[in-house]
Amino acid sequence: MTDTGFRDSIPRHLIYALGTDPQNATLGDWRIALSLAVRDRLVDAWLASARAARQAGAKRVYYLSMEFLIGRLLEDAIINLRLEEEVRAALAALGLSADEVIADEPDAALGNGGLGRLAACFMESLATLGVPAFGYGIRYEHGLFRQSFVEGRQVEEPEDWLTQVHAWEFRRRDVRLRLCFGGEVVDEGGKPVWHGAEAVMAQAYDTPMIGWQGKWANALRLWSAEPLHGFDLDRFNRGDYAAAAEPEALARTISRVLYPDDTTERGKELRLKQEYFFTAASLQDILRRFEAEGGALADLPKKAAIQLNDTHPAIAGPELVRLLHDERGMALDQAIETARGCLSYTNHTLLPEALERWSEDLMTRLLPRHMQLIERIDAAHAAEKPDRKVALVQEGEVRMGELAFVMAHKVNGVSALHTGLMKQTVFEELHRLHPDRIVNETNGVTPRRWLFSANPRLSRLISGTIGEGWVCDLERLCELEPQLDDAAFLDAYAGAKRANKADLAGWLAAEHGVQIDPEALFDVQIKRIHEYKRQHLNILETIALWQEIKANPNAPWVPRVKIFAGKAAPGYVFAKEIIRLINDVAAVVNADLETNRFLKVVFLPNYNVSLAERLIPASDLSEQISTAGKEASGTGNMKFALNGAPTIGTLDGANVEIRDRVGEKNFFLFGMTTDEVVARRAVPDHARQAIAADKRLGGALKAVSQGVFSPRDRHCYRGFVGNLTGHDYFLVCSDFTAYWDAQRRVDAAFAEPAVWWPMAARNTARTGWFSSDRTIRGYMADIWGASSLDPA
Ligand code: CRA
Repeated sequence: MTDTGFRDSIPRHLIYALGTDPQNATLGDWRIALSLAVRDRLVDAWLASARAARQAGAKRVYYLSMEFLIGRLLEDAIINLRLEEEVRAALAALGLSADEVIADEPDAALGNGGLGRLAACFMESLATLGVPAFGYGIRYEHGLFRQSFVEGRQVEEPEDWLTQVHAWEFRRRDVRLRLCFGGEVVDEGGKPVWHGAEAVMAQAYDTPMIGWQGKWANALRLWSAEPLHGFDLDRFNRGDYAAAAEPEALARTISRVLYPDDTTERGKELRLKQEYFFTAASLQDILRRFEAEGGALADLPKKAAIQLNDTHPAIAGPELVRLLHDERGMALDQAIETARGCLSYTNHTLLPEALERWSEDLMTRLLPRHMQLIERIDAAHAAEKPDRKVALVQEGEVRMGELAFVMAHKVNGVSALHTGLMKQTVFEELHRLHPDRIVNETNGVTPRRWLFSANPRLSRLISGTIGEGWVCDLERLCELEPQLDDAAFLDAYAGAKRANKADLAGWLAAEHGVQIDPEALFDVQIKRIHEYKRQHLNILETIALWQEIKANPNAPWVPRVKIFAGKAAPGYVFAKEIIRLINDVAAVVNADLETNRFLKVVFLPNYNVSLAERLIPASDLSEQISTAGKEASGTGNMKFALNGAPTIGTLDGANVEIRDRVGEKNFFLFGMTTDEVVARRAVPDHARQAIAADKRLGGALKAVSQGVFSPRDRHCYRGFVGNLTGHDYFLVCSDFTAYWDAQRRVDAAFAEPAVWWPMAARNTARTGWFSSDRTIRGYMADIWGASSLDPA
């Protein structure tokens, strides 16, 4: 396509696509016009990629995920297409600031946390590596709720990103597939035939995912639920307007909202419907493509690698068997084998409450044929492994984790520790029966977004030192190693961090009215709020520190700003208590004139991808303090380390591998190991013992329970304190002393620039392995058998 440059194309889209007069255009109008202009530049590469994959008859990777936390797309596209300068200049000529236009884009928050963001990083890496792939998910009308605080409490409001024009997507008029729910299975001439009772249409919307340097792009195909027929004209003509609209409303409910559950599962029929809806639509689409390209069905595994992102799409097993056996006449055993050849499953958590189970009743009611097939799959498994004890249906429940395992040729964990624990705990028996099935693929993050785009100052320093090759070959960051003793390099490194911190301080003052000292240590914990992540351990240490500063205000304290952000699932009462406590502590501590030179607490509302991009480059310390054995991997931990914030953390998830790489001197380790956690829990009264042994912890808990932070309602935290002094399942009390000591080691190191900056810079130089490019290469080799159609 010929283009006369952005100076022309931006106003052209504004006028001819949006019908807006430049004189009246709002920032949002300009942003959409710019997005369309940028989109024009990637469509050719996108179509060419799809064409190349078709022509090569390439194996496609299909990533099925209930969540894609993609955040903003405009800046990502500009950067990957290397259009930064051109766009900046064109906007300036139009009298617009590129930063403001980019910041106007709402985040696409189609995910809860790490799992969804991982899927987004994977899409970017797949495109960068030139792997023919599709992401398949749901086009939620409302993404993750918007969070605000009222008197310190979390308030949720619906998110409505789609009320604005979504400039990136293409509605595929020709990709509209019919799906059924409910009904019954009838024997027709010895053949079971499913007659569904309720039908909906899955309408495809494609968003291009462009890789580094714009050489390759894949589609993220999101399904929107629509009614079979527009509305009931008969009823409408009879004046029954509400009834006429009902089928439409019912159908649309399926893709209306993202479940705001992070790691807890709620047995909701709608959730199962969502899972079946997008999985079944995706599989139909995959088979359609395979059949259009020709080839015998038995060869499907050679052409399609279907990755199940956690158990949410686990119904893919029986559904693919149904499509092959019931609908295409393949023998049942062969259908199971063929499906298994295509499918693989990633487990993202060991938390028992998050391993999905559906009641047999619900499954039978909603998906009667699938219930039968699950039993057939189970019987086939039992025949293959006669000593197997794990059944797929137990105590009236269908176990989706086991179903996904049995129907997958490979099952992976997301860090070395997590994969090991999978083998020893939740999948112990299945692992014994299928010892080659479980593999590890440690998570990674895309360096394009999490370093190059989010941290331009550090990126310029790196590129100026070792060239730009690191952006798509992150392990080259190790070439910085020789510079780590060089005073000029370390000065520049510290300078970049200081400037990022000053930016953040300015933004906090302007947007949130919070004053912080940019020279203070920025200590940051940003992630979903969950007891296992232990934000309450952090706030208790904050309280203890505040008390200690008060008792000794003239000591040489290292100034600190404790920054928190994160959302709690709306139904998770204890997590919401943690949020309120942090806000209450912030109010008291920040107002304390005796101590607030040294200590401030900030809880930023509405954590999302964009906020993470702002905070991480400005952070000094990364809080990764989960109870050992609970955080499957973490990916925030990798982003912080890459951006030069050393970790204070436990031996959990990928922390272990980060520490192995950055070196133990450059990581503030504390706390019990997984085995110690198990042993400690068995000690009666472990929490009380820990409290008795540490007067700081006792003092902090006492202040909370006496209402020091809740003068309006002095007893409101009694339950909270009771939980910690009582069973304290996540061992906050037992790890407190070690955490406190580690924090004091952090103070000492931060106070010594000659110690701190080499440590921070080592974190950058040694974490190149945590690129999602490396992770994707691992999946390609160990699981998918897919190859890159090298875009170079
Ligand atoms: N909550 C894990 O808890 C992990 C991500 C991505 C999680 C994280 O430790 O980094 O997945 N698990 O692998 C999850 O969502 C359903 O389980 C997460 O994001």
